[in-house]
Amino acid sequence: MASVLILNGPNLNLLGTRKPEVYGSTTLAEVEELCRQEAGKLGLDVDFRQSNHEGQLIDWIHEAGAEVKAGRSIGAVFNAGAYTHTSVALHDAIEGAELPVVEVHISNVHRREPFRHHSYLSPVARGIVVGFGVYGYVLAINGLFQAAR
Ligand code: CA2
Repeated sequence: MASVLILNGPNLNLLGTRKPEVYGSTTLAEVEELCRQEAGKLGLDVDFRQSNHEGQLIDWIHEAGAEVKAGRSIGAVFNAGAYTHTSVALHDAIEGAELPVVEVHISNVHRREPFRHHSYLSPVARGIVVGFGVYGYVLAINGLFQAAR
């Protein structure tokens, strides 16, 4: 069974505990369950991860690229949190690993502060889902699955 990596960046472990007006009340554990249900319908296994550390995310992206090359994974759904707006290193990792990535943001970053309007990841993403709450993960899994067929 092929798998999909669901990768979450800094502070997303706080999801559902604070700022519900921006990010909703669903916890990250509940997002994981949502992803497992959706991926299951598509016959995919889920590898669900979160880290607050840029280097850890980079290492996982490299590993995921190798998994895709070996035919064991279809790619990654990636909410890089605030690193989206700062990280050339994550841009380079996705590009270097040739990892198919769908970039996800729970909030509509374009309706928020100007510093959230630029993404270093969008130019190397296969697609982008923004502003649909945690349902964006479901949309992204489906988009990545269709793109991989
Ligand atoms: O909308 C998104 O998904 C973001 O990627 C979330 C990031 C933010 O920096 C991006 O601009 C947009 C923040 C994730 C932190 O989530 C929290 C959840 C609850 C309480 C505090 C932070």
